[in-house]
Formats: sequence, structure tokens, C-alpha cells
Amino acid sequence: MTQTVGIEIEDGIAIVVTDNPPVNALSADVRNGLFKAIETVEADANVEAVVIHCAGRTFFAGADIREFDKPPVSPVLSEVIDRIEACTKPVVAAMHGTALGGGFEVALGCHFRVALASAKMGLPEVKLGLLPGAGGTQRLPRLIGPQKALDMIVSGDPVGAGKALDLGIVDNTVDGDIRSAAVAFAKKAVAEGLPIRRLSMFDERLAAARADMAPFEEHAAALLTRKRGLDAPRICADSVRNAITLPFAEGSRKEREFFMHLKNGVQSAAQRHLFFAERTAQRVDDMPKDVRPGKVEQVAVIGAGTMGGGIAMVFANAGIAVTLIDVQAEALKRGLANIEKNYARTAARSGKGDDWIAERVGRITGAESLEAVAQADLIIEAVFEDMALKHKIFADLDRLAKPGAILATNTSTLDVDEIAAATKRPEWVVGMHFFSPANVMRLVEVVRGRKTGFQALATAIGISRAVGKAPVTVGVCFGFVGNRMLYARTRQVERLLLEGAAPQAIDKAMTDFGFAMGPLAVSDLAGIDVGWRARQQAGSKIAPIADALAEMGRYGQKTGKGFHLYPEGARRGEPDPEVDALIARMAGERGVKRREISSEEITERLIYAMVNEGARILEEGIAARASDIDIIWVFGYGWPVQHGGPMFHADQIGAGMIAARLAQMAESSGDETLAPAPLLARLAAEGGAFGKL
Ligand code: T1G
Repeated sequence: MTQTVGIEIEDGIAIVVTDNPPVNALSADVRNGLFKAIETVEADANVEAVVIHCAGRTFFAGADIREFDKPPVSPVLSEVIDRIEACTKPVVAAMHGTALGGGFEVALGCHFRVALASAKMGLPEVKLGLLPGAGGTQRLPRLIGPQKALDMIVSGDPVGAGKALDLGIVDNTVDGDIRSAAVAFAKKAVAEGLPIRRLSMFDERLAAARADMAPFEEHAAALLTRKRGLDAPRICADSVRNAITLPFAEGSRKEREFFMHLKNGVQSAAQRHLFFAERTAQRVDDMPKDVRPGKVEQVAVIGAGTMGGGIAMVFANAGIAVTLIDVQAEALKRGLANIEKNYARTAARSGKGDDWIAERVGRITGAESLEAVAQADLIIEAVFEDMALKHKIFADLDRLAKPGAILATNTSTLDVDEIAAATKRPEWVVGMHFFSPANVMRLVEVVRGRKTGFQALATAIGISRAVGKAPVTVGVCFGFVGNRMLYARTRQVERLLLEGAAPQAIDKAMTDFGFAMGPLAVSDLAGIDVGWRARQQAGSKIAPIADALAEMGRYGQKTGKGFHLYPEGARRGEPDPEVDALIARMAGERGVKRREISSEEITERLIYAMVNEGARILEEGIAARASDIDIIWVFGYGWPVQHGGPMFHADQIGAGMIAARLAQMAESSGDETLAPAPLLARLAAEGGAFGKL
């Protein structure tokens, strides 16, 4: 048929096999091949039924995302799927691996679906700022009902084969060989004369909703509350609503319009950028091709505090044995108790049972001596940010760790080279900077020291990815990439407060931009004292107001007051005149003239200061790519995905505009750190972009 699609005939069953590594994306060649294959087998009198199967590790994993930036090529996927559905002979989808997006839509166009027990399936388009654009929003509601379909489409999360069987999405789940199971099913369909089921013709599951839209509307509204600022979830709901209220053809036509609208919009461009950026970030350009990540079967975590406990959970969740070490028995006991509490809370929230908790807790063993690192393949130090203490620990590890063990430090700011110098094996020392809460935030900054060897680097990246993290390799400097840009933003937050911006106005500017929480609310949540102690350690003076609040014992939510006021343990802060008075007094002491500051200026000042620091980070080679910085801020700090990360966002605004505004702000605020960085100035002068570097 074509390069990627072939037909094999077995006892009157035509098996249409696609082989388009690595994930059988539905490229133009595949779509063309599938269309032709259905025409061929339908016309072949010897063929009684059809199986659609994929070679390799997975059924179609979706449309080819790389094609979205180019004009559509016929046949478009919905035409192929409509042609499959119209086939007069039974068509069975043989699903294995991850049948996602357009791949799942192909399966919905088939008359029957058989899945390997280990298969997953779903419609993740919303995570790319899209909606299922090849019939998914019209066929799935006809198969499982509009509300369950809405759950899958708006969340974008896949379901396993078992759940799919319960939902009625698949007709059968099998172990063993999916191809032969599907052929057997096809033969049975023929032998028993099973009626061909075309989902486009189904209506019974929609009739109830059509009669009373209220339950659907309430369900949709509840799902959308947590998707503020994103276009795709809302449009997904609109399209599922069309499935209820419009004929299939009309609903499909509108679905296509919605798809093109979203595909051509900046929010989807941003999220598709992040999809590829996450994968690109895992590459180290000078890594020799033959270096493979080492095996990691035993992990030791040193320090049973919040970070150490969270990191231990990361590996336990991935089925890896963890030894959690703390030389202070009390701290170890508390750390292990916190881990159990965390698992219990997660289990309660997600309806998991005690065995689920026991399975994970059982993988974590406490120990009170560093001797316990002896068998560990990977050791992660997560003690207090004190260089002397880390030096001592790494000197001990040098003595106690087995040869080839990866010696990682979770430090968030300290010099990894200096820590490595405490050992005689600096080539095995690397930074693995997790983000709190470590068992939730996906980012790991893999800090490459001057002497870090490729094996250590590859293993740190590989194991981070294996446990579901998004690793990004960064260089050594104060704060690496994420925190260094955070400090640049903090500097402007503090200066804006002195210049007259209210704490609530600063937070609102950032939540209006799309952050879940503003910077001051985040400080109050994390504890102002945490940053204050780190600044004391580093002798940093970038946050005089936060320091003053900490010295007043105003740590944030945990003390009922910080930048904001939290009466009776409220979770949402209120303005506090005491803080306004403190800031006004500090401004007076510094001779800062206060003024009205617009939300737009607040946003520009904070975002552009970050972009400027990102430009310096790129110039210094601390980050290898602008897109790496985007991944760091999206996965480490909750940068709104619809804006694609600081550097992607900067490219949407234009280096020229940003450089000009920064120059003005440097002038008006007297803060020379706002002067455009040389790289930014160069891009502005040349009309260049970070994404093209
Ligand atoms: N298109 C193009 N390339 C893709 C791709 C895709 N859909 N999926 C993966 N790749 C590349 C990826 O960039 C990487 O390339 C390699 O394959 C291995 O991927 C019309 C509009 C399937 C779960 O969103 O979730 O269908 O880095 O490293 O960890 O309604 O890939 O090696 O050069 O991620 O084993 C909907 C996206 C598309 C699924 C496998 N589908 N993919 O994970 O490998 S929109 C998706 C994934 C759509 C229709 C709509 C994962 C995976 P390289 P990987 P993995």
C-alpha cells in the first residue's frame, strides 16, 4: 500500500498493519495508506473482516504533531476514520501500547475494539491546547455517554484497558498476542454475524442528556473551573455539547472548525512547543552516542526532611527500593511518619486502599548511619543548605559509597563543583535539584559540574525520566537556572512594593497572567522564613521586605500573617494595613518616591526581568537552549502552559519590544539590572528570536 501501511490476509481476515516508528504517528503517508487499504480490502471478495493493527510498541499514538505547523494534507484523519467506519465488513481495532488522540479516534471509527490488558487509551489533545479533531468529541459521547466522555476529553488523561472495558470502550481485553486475539475476534464476528456498530449512528446515550442538559452543564462547569485561562478545555466542552444537540455530520463539521481555530492559535503553539521542548531538554549535545544510563535499583536519600522525604517517595512510587538516612533518630522518625501521612492523604483523596500505601511505604527503609549507602546505585543528599555539612557528607560518601555510585546533591543554590571537591571521585558527582513538593513537581535540574562524567550525567537524566520527572541539564551558578530567574523576579517584586504597588496588586497581576498563585501568596504558603534563612546563609539582600516580615515573626500562612493576613487560618490572604505601613516606612527610609503602578507595568517588570536573566543564563551557557528554560519554569514553578515558558513568551512579544521596555524601566527605576542583557539587545537589533538560537 504505502511505505508504512501493508495488508496481510489470514483465513479471510485482512490485517492492515502500520509500521511507522517510533509511535506509529498518523502521518500523511499512514493516513493515505489506511484509506487505500480499506478501499482494497472492501473490494476483495475473499476478505470477510478487517483487523487494524500496528507494529512496534504501540497502536497509533496520535496525529503527527510535527505536521501541525504545515498546511493539512489529504486525506485528513477524519476522512480516513469515516471511511473505516463506512466499511461494509467488520473492522476490529487491535490496541496495544498507548492508543492516544487520533489513534484512539481511529479505534472509535472501527466497529469493534480489542485491547491488550496493558494498553492505555485516551484523548490528550487538550494538553496540546487542542481538542480531538477527528471525531473523538462526537463518537466517544455516543459510546460512553457525554459526561464520562467529557471527563476523558477535558482531563486528557488516558485510561487503562481494564477501565476501558468497564466503560464499554473496548469489547475485550486480552493477554498475550494482540494481533491473533483481534483476528480471532474478527472471525467470531463473522461467524456469529455480529451487527456492524457505527458509533456515528448511535444516539441512545445522548437522548437522556438532550432531554435534560442540566446535569451535563453542571458537570462541564465543574470540570472547567480548574482550567482558567485555557481555551481548549472550554472548546472541548462546546464540542461535546454539540454531539448532544447536533446531528453527527454537523457536530463533526464544527469539531473540525474548532480544531483549526485552536491549532492556529498561540495557546496550542505554546503547548506543542513544550511537548517537544521537554524531550529536547533531555539531550546533552556533547554526550557520546555510546553512553547509556547506568542501572538504578537501590537509592539512598540522605536527610529525612521535607525534600528528602519527598524524594524518597518519588523512587518508592516508581517501584525502587529506597534507604532514607538521617543520623538524628528523631528526624528520621518524623520523616518516615510524614511519608506515611502523605501517602495516607493521597490514598484518601484518590480512593486507593491500605495495600497501595503499604506497597510504597514498604519500599522505604530508615537508617541512622551513612554506612547504609554501601549498596546504593544512586545516593541523593538532601540535607540543610550548609556547605560545610555537605562537604562532610560527601567526604564520607567518598569512603562509603560503592565504586560507580552516582553521588547527587539536591542543593538548590550551592556550588556543585565545590561539593564535588570534597571527594576523590568528582566525575561521579552531579546535582539533582528537585522542586518542592518533590513527589509532585515534575522538574529536576540536573546540575552538571565541571568534572561531572558522562556516565553520571546520563544516569541522572535517565533515572529522572524513568521516575516520571522532566530532567533539564543546567550549569553551575548561584541558583542554577530556575532560582536564578526567580531571584531576578523577587528583586523586582520587592522594588515594586517599595515604589507603591500593593501586595495584592502584584499577586493579581501574576494570577491574571495565568499563574495559579501570585509570588507573595506563594511565599506565604511556603513560609517566608524558608527564603529568609537561605538569604541569611548567602548574605543576600534582595528581599528586605520579606526579611523584615520574617524578623517580625510573620512567616505567612503558618503564623496567620505574612505579606497577607490569614484570619482564622484562612487559605486566601487579605490585605494587612500593618504590612502597607511597614512598606511605606521602608520606602521612606530609602527615599523611594511612591506612585500608582498599573497591573500592566507590574507584569512587564516581573516577566521581562525574568526574560533578561534568561538571556544572561543563555549567554553564559548555564542553560543549553531557550526551550530548556521554558521547561524549567513550566515544570518547576507552574508557569502557565498557554504562554509556553518565559522565552517562548518573549518571542511572541518580540525582543525589540522587551529590550525597549527594559531600557525604559531601568531608566525610570534606577535599577541597572533591568538594562537589556547583551544577547537580548542583539536579538532586538537583528530581529532575532530565542527559539531560533
Ligand atoms: N507526533 C509526532 N512525534 C511524536 C508523537 C506524535 N504524536 N508522539 C511521540 N512523538 C515522538 C517524540 O517526540 C519522541 O521523538 C518519540 O516520538 C518518542 O516519544 C487529530 C489532533 C506516545 C506516550 O498527544 O504522549 O492526535 O524525541 O519520548 O516516553 O485528534 O510520546 O525521539 O525525536 O514521548 O515512550 C495526540 C503524544 C496528538 C501523544 C510515548 N497524541 N505522545 O512516550 O516516548 S494530537 C499525543 C506521547 C491528535 C487528533 C489530534 C508519548 C507516548 P524523539 P517519547 P515515550
